[in-house]
Amino acid sequence: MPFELPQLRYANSALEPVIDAMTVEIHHSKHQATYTKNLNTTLENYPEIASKSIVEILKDLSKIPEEIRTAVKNNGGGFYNHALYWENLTPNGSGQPSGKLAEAIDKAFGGFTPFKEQMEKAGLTRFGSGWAWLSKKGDGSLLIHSTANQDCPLSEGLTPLLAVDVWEHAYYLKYQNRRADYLSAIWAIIDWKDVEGKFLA
Ligand code: MN3
Repeated sequence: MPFELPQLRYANSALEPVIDAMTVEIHHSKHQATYTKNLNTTLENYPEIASKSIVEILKDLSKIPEEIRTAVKNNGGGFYNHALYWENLTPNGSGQPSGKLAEAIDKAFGGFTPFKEQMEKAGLTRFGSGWAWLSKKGDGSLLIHSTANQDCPLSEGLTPLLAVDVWEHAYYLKYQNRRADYLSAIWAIIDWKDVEGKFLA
């Protein structure tokens, strides 16, 4: 199997009380695991694609044969977007961005508070299932946006830095229909060192 489900670097319960243990367990070991399995199954007869990295695959979906393109977009996106999401989270949230990332956020959004407001709005206004993102453009500047389903910023020529899953499966057990509460709570568990690392990479 070319693609393996990445292990979490914290316990399922470690993100409580922001995200409950049952949600983390199901989200990782069922939802993300299924995207991973289906990505491998989709690529079974396409060894030349399966040997590429997921970043390379998602960056240019036009190179994927049409008969499997949608399956690769959905399951490859599901595999990769969730990997970013878990990397972005930490039991010991570091509070605020610092260094070059903080400077770029100030420049693009006028400060950390307006940045958070715009991210929450992006997540809240994404109708149905999808993701809110902080991404880096080709010129190095920052962009807040959202995508539908498992669509990945890589496929739009962007580098995703911060991924916030707004599918109901990410928050429903604890927050039910209150997506806004999930979005405002998640700031307490963002790993800004990880986001900054992705920004500087
Ligand atoms: Mn999800």
